[in-house]
Amino acid sequence: MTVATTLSGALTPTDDCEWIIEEAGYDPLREGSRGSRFAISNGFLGVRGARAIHRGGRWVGASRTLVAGLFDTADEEHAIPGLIAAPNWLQVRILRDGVPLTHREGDGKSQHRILDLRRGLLLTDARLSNADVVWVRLRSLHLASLSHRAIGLQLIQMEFERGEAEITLNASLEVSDTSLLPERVEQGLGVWNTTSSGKRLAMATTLTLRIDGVDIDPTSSSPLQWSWRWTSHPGQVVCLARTVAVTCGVAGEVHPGQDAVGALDVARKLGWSDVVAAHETAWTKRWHCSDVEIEGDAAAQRALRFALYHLNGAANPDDEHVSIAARALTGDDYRGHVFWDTEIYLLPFFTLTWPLAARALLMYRFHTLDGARAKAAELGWRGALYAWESADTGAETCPLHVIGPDRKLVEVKCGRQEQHISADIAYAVWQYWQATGDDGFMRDAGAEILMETARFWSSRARPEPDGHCHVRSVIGPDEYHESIDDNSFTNVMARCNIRRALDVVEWLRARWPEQWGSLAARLALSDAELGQWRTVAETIMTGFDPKTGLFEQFAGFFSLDDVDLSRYAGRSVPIDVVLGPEQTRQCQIVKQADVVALLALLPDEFPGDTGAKNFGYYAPRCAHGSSLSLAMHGVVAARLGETEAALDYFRRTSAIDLEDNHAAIDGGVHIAALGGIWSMVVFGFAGLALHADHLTLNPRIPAAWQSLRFGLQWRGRYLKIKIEHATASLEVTLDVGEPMTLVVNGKVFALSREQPLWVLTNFSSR
Ligand code: IFM
Repeated sequence: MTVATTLSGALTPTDDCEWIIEEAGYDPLREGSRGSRFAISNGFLGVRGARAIHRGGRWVGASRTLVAGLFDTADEEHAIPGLIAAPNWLQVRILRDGVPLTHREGDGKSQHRILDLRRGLLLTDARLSNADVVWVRLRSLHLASLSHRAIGLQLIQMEFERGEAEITLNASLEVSDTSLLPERVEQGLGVWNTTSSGKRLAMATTLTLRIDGVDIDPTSSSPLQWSWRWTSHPGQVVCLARTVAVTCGVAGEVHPGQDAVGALDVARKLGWSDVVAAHETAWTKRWHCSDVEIEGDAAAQRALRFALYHLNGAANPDDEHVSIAARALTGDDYRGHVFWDTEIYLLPFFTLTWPLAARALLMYRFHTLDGARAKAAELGWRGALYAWESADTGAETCPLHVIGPDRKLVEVKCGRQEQHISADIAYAVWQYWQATGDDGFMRDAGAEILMETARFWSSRARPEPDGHCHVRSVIGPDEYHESIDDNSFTNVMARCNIRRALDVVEWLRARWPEQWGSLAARLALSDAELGQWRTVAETIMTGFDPKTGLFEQFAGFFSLDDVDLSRYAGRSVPIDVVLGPEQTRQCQIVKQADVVALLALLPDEFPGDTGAKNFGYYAPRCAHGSSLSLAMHGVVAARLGETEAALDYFRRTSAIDLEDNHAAIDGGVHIAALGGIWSMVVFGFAGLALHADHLTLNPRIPAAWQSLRFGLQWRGRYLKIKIEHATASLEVTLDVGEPMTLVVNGKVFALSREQPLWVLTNFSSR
């Protein structure tokens, strides 16, 4: 891949529509969703994709910047922390004789917003004018550097096409969030403190303006504002380059001002073209490790690249104290809180394409263990119950009430009852370890997460006279049904959590006896307690009926009213809005994959044809009231050989953020659904399954896909996989690492660097 070195080169998008998301025109009603879709992010800095110019004399680039971990609590009475907006570092205003330049009335089409997925940046291209006296073509570039995460870059090029006039360009850095209180403001540097969370944020910035190749000093400036004035003429080219360095930390522990100035210095020495070059090189590396190529279906290819773009931009392998929020750093929905979305929908992607990022995300859960211990203790249990919604400390941040669609106050019970989160985190810890062989992580951090979550479940599941342990009054993934008993997803995941913890006890005892000794002593883990864990795992109620082969989603689910959801096809609002929450509760209507999610995550729990039976039962009863749902169904449908149905789930998941038919995209992209897009391809169509000492593949790709290619990292190896329709073949090459075993459609093969694998396979779908 080539790297742009001239400004025109930098402003020119990749010439390949499969790497480009482009929209023209302006529609104020769609501006919110575009802000999310066109957001740029590097896992530390996220900037919403506002358009380059506003009519009516507002600022150019009135965008919103979010910084990972910059939480504050606005209101002490209902103290729910949320991410706050960092100062807007992109503000620019261009005026002729004091009147702003805007795009011409009716000329919306000349405005283009282009997300260059390959290069990881946002470009705009628009024509502005003022009373028809001055015409300008304005092109811009914004990036959040993937190579130097503290750095943001803005480039603006104006080519004057008509008119001689006095032009003023104002650039500034504007604080919009009242939570930020100034500590220090000096030329090109601001340091702020948050009102209540004890965070400090610094931004250092440098700007240059060049007219026809000559740098021009500002006509005036104050600490965070710069102004230039000049006379334009046709053919004149004016370039603004602004670099910002952002740092953030806990007051008293960091010197963000100093760090920001240091980071800015590095970027200044590089110059904007090398900042762009280093950023593009970092993106090239990410694409090398994570790209998925589909031949024969351009829409699917674009959807995948869009998903991979946002996934790669969401993580920061260098920060173990932040995780990825439900909307990543692309919007304010859920206030930047972290859910099970990260471990179940995102971790597989990171574990298999970017293990360092996966590790940092799991370390966030390690560092927030104390919050999880406190929550368990507060509710009367032992061990660690992770926050359903987590911010920076691990304390529960789920609101107790929200306003419902009918504007009435609705109680939110998820913070207390949606407890499967602890088992989900344990699942991700195990999966990461199994896929990477990172023993150091398991020994020093993962084991403690597994022990404390297993301890939670062993205190939470109570033995009852029927000989089973029961977990009463929970919410499963299907949030339409609250205060239910023995949710099969929760209980089977909990059992898996306990069993994997016991496996790790054996492993530690054998391999790291000293570390086991000190961990057991620190957590006061006795053999008697481990014995009790075993009993809980053996007796926990799962809801599985061997006679029917069905899991009952929770105790009493099968006695609820059975509703034919197809009667409500075409509805434009969620089913609980159509029926009302009370009636929905009385029905076998599932909000999102629940038993189906269990089938996707733990297929071995579904012997023989019970996977197909459960999918056949639950899929028609699912209302997909959450963006997380369709992808889980897609994974399972693809694995069951229902390839074209799986493709339909894939397309519907892709539409959530790419098409404006989903009500809630204004608040940020649905990063879990985007992770699900990758999972559908890798775990679904390619049929990948991870095992302790080998991988299995059972590929079946949709008829429209000529081929599918992707790469994987597994236990220090890098594998490339190609599935081709015309030859009905699977090709696997091992680029890096030791020989290994692959099982394809049940047959065992040896794979080494010298000996790639090429096998005929059967793609027949149902
Ligand atoms: O975690 C999800 C939950 O499963 C459904 N509601 C939205 C949350 C955040 O994405």
